[in-house]
Amino acid sequence: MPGTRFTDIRRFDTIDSTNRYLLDEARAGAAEGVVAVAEHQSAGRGRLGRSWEAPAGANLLASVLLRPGLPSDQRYLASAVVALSAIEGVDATVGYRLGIKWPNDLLAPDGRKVAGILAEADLSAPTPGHSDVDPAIVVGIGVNVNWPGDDSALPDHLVGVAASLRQLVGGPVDRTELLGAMLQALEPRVADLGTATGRERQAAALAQACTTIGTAVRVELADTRFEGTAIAVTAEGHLVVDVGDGTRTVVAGDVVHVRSRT
Ligand code: BT5
Repeated sequence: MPGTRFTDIRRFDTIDSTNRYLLDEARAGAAEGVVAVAEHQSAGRGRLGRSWEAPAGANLLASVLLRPGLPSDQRYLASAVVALSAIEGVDATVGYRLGIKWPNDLLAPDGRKVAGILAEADLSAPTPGHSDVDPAIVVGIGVNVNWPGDDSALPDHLVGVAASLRQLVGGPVDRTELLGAMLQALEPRVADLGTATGRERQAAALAQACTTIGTAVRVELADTRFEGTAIAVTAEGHLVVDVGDGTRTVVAGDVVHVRSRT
């Protein structure tokens, strides 16, 4: 994408996972800004060992390699800027506004999931000869662009859960244009990650776009779960939940909007 750091765009017909590919490239010393895009993933991954489903040639499946030099407690902002850029890119391409369900889903107003984001960091020892580079964060995004065309295309477990831009706007959507608009929007946001004021700006943008705030939620952590009302997003991008007798701040976890079907 001219005028951005995303000039090295690598396209694959089929790959196991664009995230896996870029993490390997990062370990070998690849520079920030490499983008991997696939027509099809044979092992597209979600968080916590889950999988991401998309038939060949219909949706946007892309990952970007960032080396944002973020303080470790602010790494979530790398994922947040991709979510914000995707919202902007979708708006610019089809004039439709999605919301962010914390931490990593883009939802239609009715709560159906249109996109998912998976950020994976390579925090291993820097590759010999590359000790001066920041740790890599690979942020992958799957956007349901043209699949499903209608709900009959979905497996049972995604009916009422997933929706595509095509369904939302009533016609086919150009994936290349969408990727370009996303990367354009991502450039200034990634630049912001390099300064404290920039990070504050991105956290504030996240808080504005995050439809989880004000919603009754169930938070599912590895060993426990609790319910409350999401009330804010911190400067690190973490979710603050009012649990009645106080607040709890969630750094990483699954959140269910308990009054919607997500
Ligand atoms: C995510 O995980 O939502 C992250 C998805 C990231 C996918 C991209 S594609 C490019 C890059 N390369 C990869 O290998 N991955 C990234 P999570 O929050 O765990 O949600 C996964 C769950 O969403 C699944 O268990 C399904 O229930 C549901 N799901 C799967 N495919 C879906 C789809 N196309 N649309 C909506 N929901 C889906």
